[in-house]
Amino acid sequence: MCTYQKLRAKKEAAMSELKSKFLEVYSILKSELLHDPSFEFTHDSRQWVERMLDYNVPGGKLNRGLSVLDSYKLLKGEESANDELFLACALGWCIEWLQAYFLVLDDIMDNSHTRRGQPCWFRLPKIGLIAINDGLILRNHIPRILKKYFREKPYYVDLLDLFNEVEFQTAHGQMIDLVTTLEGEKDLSKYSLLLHRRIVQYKTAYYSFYLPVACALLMAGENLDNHIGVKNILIEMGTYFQVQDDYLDCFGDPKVMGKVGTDIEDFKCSWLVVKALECANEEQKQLLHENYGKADQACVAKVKELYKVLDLEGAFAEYESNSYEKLRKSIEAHPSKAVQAVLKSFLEKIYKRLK
Ligand code: DMA
Ligand code: MG
Ligand code: MG
Ligand code: MG
Repeated sequence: MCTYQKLRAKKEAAMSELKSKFLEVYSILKSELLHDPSFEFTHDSRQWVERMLDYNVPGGKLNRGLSVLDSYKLLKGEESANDELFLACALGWCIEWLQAYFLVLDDIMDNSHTRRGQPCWFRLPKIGLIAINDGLILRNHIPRILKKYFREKPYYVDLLDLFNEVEFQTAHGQMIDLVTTLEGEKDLSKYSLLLHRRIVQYKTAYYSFYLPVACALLMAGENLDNHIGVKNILIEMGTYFQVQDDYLDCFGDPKVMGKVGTDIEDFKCSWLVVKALECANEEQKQLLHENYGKADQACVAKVKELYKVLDLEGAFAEYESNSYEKLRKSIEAHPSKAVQAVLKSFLEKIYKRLK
């Protein structure tokens, strides 16, 4: 093994140790929620919630949740106490719970089939639209975890406010993502990079990028008003992340990603269609107008063919390296080395991701 491979192997071993610690905390939180005294659980109702949690909460990449732990360690240096690390994990799980809640509902609204390598929750026999209430339960678990572990902390109010704020932004991002696809009002000429940016900032960047780091900053005793620069960098990173999601929806390998794309069928304001509109000639634009947003697989195939002809793969590769360079520069301009480390670690996790 060369030095680079050794370093990488070491990093991966540390990562999987972190992940198993993190998963242990999941079991603890789950068991507490299943014995919440505010509800008289019966055997069956407890079993329903347990199955629903195991199916929807822990099966993803866990990037968002682990980032709280990772960021907190980088901000505090290595001497953080075990109880504090446990709390960072609990906060990380609150973000994973939030994500599970959004995804359960997103898959219904996007009419998706698979998620994390299995059928979407609402697709399972006997689940259907009960999934909506399950989403609400997931959402309601978050303040219960926060109350149990953070009630006495000086930053408790800020934490509640942060989660509320970010949920508000995400729900509005989802709203603008969804109303652009209204039946009978489908209009490609409304799609632009500006609209795309607005959608992805709200629906993805706040909860996926800003929230984990903001949680770690609050735990480290920081005032979030003093970190607007960090927030802006994280929003940029989140935008880049959602452009990757849009790209992978069409060009990724469903086996690796664990989900099959539906953006073309759903008439989504995806980065790909915006780019396509930008470089298409009149005839190609006509083809898009006729085939985009139709469930018919022949129409989807025509759109994908056009994306190939327009070399959107090349356009994405260029976007990806430009974003990466820009982000690196803004990170390096940040005055604090610890904050730089937090941001760099996040960026390296997503650069050139395939899932
Ligand atoms: C996801 O957007 C945003 C939220 C808040 C879940 P998306 O529909 O593009 O996500 P996915 O491709 O994972 O369904
Ligand atoms: Mg979706
Ligand atoms: Mg969606
Ligand atoms: Mg997507």
